[in-house]
Amino acid sequence: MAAISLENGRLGSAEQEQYWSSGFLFPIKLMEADVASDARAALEAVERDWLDAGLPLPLNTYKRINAHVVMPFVAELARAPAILDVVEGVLGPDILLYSAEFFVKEPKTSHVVSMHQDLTYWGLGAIDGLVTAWLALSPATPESGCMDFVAGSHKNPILPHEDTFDANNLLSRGQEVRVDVEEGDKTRIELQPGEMSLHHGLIIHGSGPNVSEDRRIGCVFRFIRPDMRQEVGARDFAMLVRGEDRFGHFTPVPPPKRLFSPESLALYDEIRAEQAKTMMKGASASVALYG
Ligand SMILES: O=C(O)CCC(=O)C(=O)O
Repeated sequence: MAAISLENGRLGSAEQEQYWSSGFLFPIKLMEADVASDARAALEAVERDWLDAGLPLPLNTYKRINAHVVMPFVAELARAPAILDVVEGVLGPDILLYSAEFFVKEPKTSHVVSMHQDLTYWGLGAIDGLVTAWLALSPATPESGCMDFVAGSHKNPILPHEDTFDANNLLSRGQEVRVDVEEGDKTRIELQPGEMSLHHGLIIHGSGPNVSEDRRIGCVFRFIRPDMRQEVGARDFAMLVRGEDRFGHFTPVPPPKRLFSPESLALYDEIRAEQAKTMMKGASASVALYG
């Protein structure tokens, strides 16, 4: 699919209409492939240098959720003007980063993401003020397990989900929306390295296994408007990345100064403890948040 061409790197009214009517937008050419490959190299250097470095939690946990809290290059990427100029077209001028996550599927593995709505367990309600920017650091194709979106499904409320706790599922509870999705209703979100998709927090989406020879790496940013608030947990956290926060609903997260510094690891634990209470509320089994 030809990449969406942006004027001055920003969404025009046609792209905005497409986002609000489908619940997603792709492929947005964000950076040259060699810049994406630098970001991939930064992640792979962390994987090489920190896997057995005695971190308090498995390295995978820090990759899978809130990577921006402990990895400076992730917080920096989230603040890249090229990304925020696009996101501003959905959220407006004031933008918080709620989470940054790597969704990695190793070559020839069976990891999947079941069909779900992101906002189901985040305690933020069924809101329009959250958008996910999924940046491809390697090819995301049907073969490598790219995401599938159900167009228009973001117009639903939060639908009932079932927890599977399946070990092959990359989601916290292995949650699956209790709706039968026909193959023909899925749009395959193919992305080349350096391309990005946007999706609404209520869109029904998932992804299949990676049967390709390469890793499938998505660098995923969840951006929110500052007027959103945590409705289930006692408090929540976010990093101001553009504009102003006139609401103060989220405890501010500073960009980390160096990889896995003691202060950033302590903050990571605090966020994880709070968010786990919200995410695991009502779960039939007790599991650590991406432990
Ligand atoms: O990377 C994937 O396959 C799924 C990611 C996802 O569910 C999300 O970004 O909301």
